Amino acid sequence: MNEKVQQFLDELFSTTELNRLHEKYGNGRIFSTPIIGVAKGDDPIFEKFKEVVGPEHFTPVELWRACGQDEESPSNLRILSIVFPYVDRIREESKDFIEFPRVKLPADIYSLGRNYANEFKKETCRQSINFFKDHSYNAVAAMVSEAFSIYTKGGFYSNWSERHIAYAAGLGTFSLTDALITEAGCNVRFTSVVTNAPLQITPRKSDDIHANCLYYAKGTCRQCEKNCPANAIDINGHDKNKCWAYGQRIERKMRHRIGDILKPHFRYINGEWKEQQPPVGCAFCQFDVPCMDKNPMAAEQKE
Ligand code: B12
Ligand code: SF4
Ligand code: SF4
Repeated sequence: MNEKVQQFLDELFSTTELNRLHEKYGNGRIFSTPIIGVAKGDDPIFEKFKEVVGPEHFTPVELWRACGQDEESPSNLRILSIVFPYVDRIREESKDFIEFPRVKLPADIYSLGRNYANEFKKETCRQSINFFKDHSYNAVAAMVSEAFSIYTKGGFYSNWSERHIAYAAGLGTFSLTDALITEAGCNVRFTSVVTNAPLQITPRKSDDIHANCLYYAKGTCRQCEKNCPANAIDINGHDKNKCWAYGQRIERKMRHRIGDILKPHFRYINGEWKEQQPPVGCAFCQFDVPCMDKNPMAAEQKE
């Protein structure tokens, strides 16, 4: 069934208008070919996430129940994680940045792509749920559920961390910036769907949570640290407060540049739906770095 899911997603990514930039920017694709991975519902790693993310982090069966599904054995559940790699054009143009007084702005097409991605990821979840239902199974997705919440008190975290899910599904490992480095690099986004369809598991290649990052693997690189305009990265890792604050500054400036074509955004935060300023984000730590579009440790891991 994994091949059928891959075909269905390939088709969705190539046909939907939601995966396209605004016509002012050429109407090209935002994300290239999706990559999928599958974790098993009773994998003990999901209990570990309650320690390393937060006690609120759902196990798959807890998310299943919170979304109103009938009781199901954890071992029958599968977690499909989907990687959305940005297209080469966005990655290339984003290596150059726009210098404003006191703030460095990402390329317009990155900001647009990042903003439009939210609606596309949600649609991918809805369509994937329908795909499984059409095949007589059930499915749920945190990203389109009111059970999902982000917590901003006591740090930044959520009760369904998409990159921890992708890590569980063998799709990559964490890095000096916290970002997950996949075989298509770290300049990607993620979503996931929990289903009782009998998908085949894709095992993790390493138990080292940092295996794909050059700094952790070999003590080299740190290009992400040099690129970060907020000094949010150093050898101790990633400062989420500094990163968030810089992202807010970029959003204010970008709204003046391209606000007329950004899409609105709603999020369920601390238990309530809130309309948010259209997110555009910052990602200089992901452009012009060896892990932008590949796993830079891939060759050595094969030896
Ligand atoms: C809150 C949030 C933020 C916060 C905090 C980020 C963070 N590090 O958690 C802020 C505002 C700073 C932020 C910024 C950005 N974000 Co953000 N954000 C989220 C959100 C909504 C929740 C993240 C979450 O729950 N984190 C939980 C905490 C605990 O994660 P953590 O600290 O990274 O986890 C560490 C520990 O667990 C540790 N660890 C210690 N022991 C162990 C043991 C084991 C076994 C494991 C597995 C791990 C582990 O390793 C991890 C890495 O250091 C997700 C969406 C989602 N639902 O997942 C997107 C998400 C993480 N963001 C994303 C992106 C792209 C960005 C930005 C580039 C902005 C942008 N342009 O969109 C920046 C980049 C920041 C960065 N360098 O990571 C992507 C990730 C892409 C990637 N390649 O990883 C996500 C997944 C959105 C998506 N759906 O694609 N974000
Ligand atoms: S730029 Fe280098 S040090 Fe930074 S996350 Fe990527 S591989 Fe690791
Ligand atoms: S997203 Fe921007 S501010 Fe945050 S760590 Fe990356 S480069 Fe720094």
